[in-house]
Amino acid sequence: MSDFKALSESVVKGDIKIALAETQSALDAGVSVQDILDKGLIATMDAVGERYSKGLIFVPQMLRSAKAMQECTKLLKPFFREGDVTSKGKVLIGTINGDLHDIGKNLVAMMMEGAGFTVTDLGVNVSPKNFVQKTREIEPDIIAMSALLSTTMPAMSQTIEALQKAGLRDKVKVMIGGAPVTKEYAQKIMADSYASDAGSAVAKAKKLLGVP
Ligand code: B1M
Repeated sequence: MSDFKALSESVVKGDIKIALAETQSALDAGVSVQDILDKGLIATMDAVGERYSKGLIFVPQMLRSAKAMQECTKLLKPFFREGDVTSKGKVLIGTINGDLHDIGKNLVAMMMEGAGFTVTDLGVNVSPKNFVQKTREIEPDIIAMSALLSTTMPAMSQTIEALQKAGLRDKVKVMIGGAPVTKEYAQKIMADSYASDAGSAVAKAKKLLGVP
């Protein structure tokens, strides 16, 4: 497979059957999982986002592409495993309040699991209260928050404040990420770490906990 044209077109159209077949044929052809993700799937979603920004497509089309991408990432999940690993720590992950984007968050969760973390996924639109409740319940080592909208980013800071009020902030590391999130923003809201993509989220999580 020399390029990802057919995969990309099928994701744009939201044709799950062809998207899965193209992902499988890329795997069979020995294309790296990283390339399938970055050059095939994520690049396509960026293009979908640009088309949406330009008013060329609307939310339903964006959603169809998102569904196709989600199915393809499920096919890639077994390849995220780093070998036989005992739990490196507990991660509580969720997309923050008001935000329904979960593809990136799911990728981070899958890669963390593959790397040996025990992951509890709260899903999307997770309120600060929910993060606090679940933190009390499962005592995670890391809380990982994802945001895709600049308008929902403040919920990250609100969640950190809620953890502080609940007396839990110093018991857990907080990591944030998502397209509009920056290292500077992480510093500003006093998160412990920021990661720009799912791969570096795993590396940063290991670093935070001092595990190999
Ligand atoms: Co939305 N959307 N969307 N959308 N959407 C964006 C984000 C947008 C950039 C599109 C655009 O205008 N160009 C824009 C946001 C603008 C902004 O605020 N900066 C936007 C908008 C405006 C909206 C709505 C407001 C549209 C509307 O209704 N008028 C609406 C909001 C709904 C809501 O959340 N309340 C909306 C809705 C949707 C859909 C539901 C249709 C769908 C999401 C479906 C789903 O997720 N299940 C959708 C989609 C698909 C997109 C785009 C096209 C693709 C997002 C995606 O999945 N990318 C997106 C455009 C874009 O991103 N280029 C867009 C692939 C994914 C792998 O990347 O999530 O960035 P990403 O994850 C990356 C990194 O960010 C990082 O790792 C991943 C890569 O390895 N990462 C982390 C993510 N979380 C991390 C956490 C970490 C560490 C790293 O640590 C904890």
